[in-house]
Amino acid sequence: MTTVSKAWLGLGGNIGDVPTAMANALQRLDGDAEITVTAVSPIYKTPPWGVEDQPWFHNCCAEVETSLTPEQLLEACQEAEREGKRERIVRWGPRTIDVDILLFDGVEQNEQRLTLPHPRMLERAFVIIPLADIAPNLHLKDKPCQIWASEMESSDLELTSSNKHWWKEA
Ligand code: GSY
Repeated sequence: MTTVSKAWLGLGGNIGDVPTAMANALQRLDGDAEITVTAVSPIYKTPPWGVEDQPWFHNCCAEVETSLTPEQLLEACQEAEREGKRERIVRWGPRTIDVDILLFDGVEQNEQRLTLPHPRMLERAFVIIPLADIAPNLHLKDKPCQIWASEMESSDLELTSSNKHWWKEA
């Protein structure tokens, strides 16, 4: 019997046409026979975290169902990044597109290639706010995602559109 897992992804970038790059990445993942994209948040424009002297980012989150292992899903995400011609010269600096695995069911692991849950996700409004749009009741540590979101400073995040299907239309 095939095991189907749920995973949540964080997507973002700040070079070029990021909404189109994110849509292409999601379409590519959804086109994989072993991945179904089941929900996608709206896109937010977000101030840069880390290196602050760089353009604002576009960010969104997606929920997928997959029969892949976490490492295989990581490989598929990296392939989708490569397809989006990902360029990242400076750590925490500008990039065309990142596709990160935030959570993979209840898996907890600390491997060089992939740490789950994503180690810095709870500190980042650009992850938690869009994640709460698609998974408000998802438990993160001791409380649901929507509570994390409500406790987070998010006044500088700008919702670009509420169209749920933007990623299929781009
Ligand atoms: O993987 C995170 C890339 N990144 C981002 C991002 O996606 N959004 C914002 N707002 N700042 C960021 N800094 C880095 S690094």
